[in-house]
Amino acid sequence: MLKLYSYWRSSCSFRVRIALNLKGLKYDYIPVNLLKGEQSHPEFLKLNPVGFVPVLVDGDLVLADSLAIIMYLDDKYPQHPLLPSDIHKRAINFQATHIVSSSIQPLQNISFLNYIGEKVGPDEKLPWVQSVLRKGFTALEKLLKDHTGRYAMGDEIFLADVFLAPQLHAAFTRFNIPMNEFPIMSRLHETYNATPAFQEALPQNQPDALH
Ligand SMILES: N[C@@H](CCC(=O)N[C@@H](CS)C(=O)NCC(=O)O)C(=O)O
Repeated sequence: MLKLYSYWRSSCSFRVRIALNLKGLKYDYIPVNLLKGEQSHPEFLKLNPVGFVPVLVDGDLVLADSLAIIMYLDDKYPQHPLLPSDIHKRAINFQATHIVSSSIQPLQNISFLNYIGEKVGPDEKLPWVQSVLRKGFTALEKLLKDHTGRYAMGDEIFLADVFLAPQLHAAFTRFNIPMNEFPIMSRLHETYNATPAFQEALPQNQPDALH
């Protein structure tokens, strides 16, 4: 049985949960409470020395980093491929994925926001996150406008969707970005909320969720 170390509100864990659901894979959910600092416990650091969730354990293989995990799952479980065969579409998928995973999420990570809160001031955290989200979403709207269908890259679900959905959820439900500012992002957010593999992966549907 696959084991996923996850935190309900972690957008990186949310990505992996979506991929596991799309592939129809069952897994053991092991909660790591980021607010209690469990990501820095020695036992967890043995799994991921960087001290971040998610971590996937598959037999002897311990994998950290959501993109590495999702690409591994895509290689091992070919059902519902996450990359299109068209190389241009693959490249745009990677570009959208990396806008989320490199140009947005690391700049709103808990440890980074705690640092801003301490060194700059607690009131500076939200405006900072909102500015990062607006910059990233402006780029994504431009990038995807000629590609979207029901989903980000047409009418099928691909890697870009797996990364976008958690970021949109965080932006619209936690960081108060008005949905009308980003029409494509808003439409995709609503579509994801109505798609079972994404719904089941939502933070509030996880065993460690605090309501
Ligand atoms: N590139 C990594 C980033 C992982 C990451 O930043 N995880 C966050 C949750 S989304 C975390 O564990 N944060 C804990 C902390 O900042 O201390 C991935 O995609 O898995």
